[in-house]
Amino acid sequence: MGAVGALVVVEGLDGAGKRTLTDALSTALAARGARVARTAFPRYDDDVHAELVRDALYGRLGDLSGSVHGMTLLFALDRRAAGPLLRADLEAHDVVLVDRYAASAAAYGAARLHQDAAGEFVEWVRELEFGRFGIPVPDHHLLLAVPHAVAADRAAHRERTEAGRERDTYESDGGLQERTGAVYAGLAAASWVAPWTVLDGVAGVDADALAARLLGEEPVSARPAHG
Ligand code: NYM
Repeated sequence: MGAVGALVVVEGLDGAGKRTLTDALSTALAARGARVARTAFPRYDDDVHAELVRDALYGRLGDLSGSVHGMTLLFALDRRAAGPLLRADLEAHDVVLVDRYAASAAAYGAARLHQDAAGEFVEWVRELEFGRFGIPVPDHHLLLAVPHAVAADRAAHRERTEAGRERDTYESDGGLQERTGAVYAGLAAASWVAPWTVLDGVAGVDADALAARLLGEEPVSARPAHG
């Protein structure tokens, strides 16, 4: 690891198991002596969303909920606001694990648009977030890939078992989840913004082996993980 830590992003459908993976990976990295910080987007503990929703209500963001670009901007502004915190975390840690990042905006947004517009949209997200907003660029993406039906089952189970948890409008739209999975696969294949490793979220992930590779004991991108 150099002076600044590695920004490692965990992506996947709602119900793919990102939080479980992030927990296990964080423990495995720490067991190997790495200083690990973690965060997740969107940040529900920040008042930025409430503020933006107010803007939308007063017409300052237009017809927000119906606008893919408007919704994407809202998520992107949350990440822009978190930029200084992320940079500070990167200075003080070896690895910063992030549960969802700009790739979520690219995947979920593109999935809501016509297929012909998807390529242009993901480039718009890249330019907005990493160009204009200048948020830290990830070193690596981990895509926790599961069939959308499996993810939907898990998300539904979580909804039943976690008090107070409700599905967001994305989660309850099966077609959208399926299209989002396809966009994610395309982003990974194109190495969008940074290298991607596709992990098998059904077979399970060997968090310790993954931690070793992330810490540079083996190049992460050289060998995609399978279980
Ligand atoms: N989501 C999340 C986006 O559409 N764009 C983004 O930039 C981010 C960070 O929000 N269905 C969507 C994906 C999810 C929803 O995420 C909330 P979570 O992981 O349930 O908190």
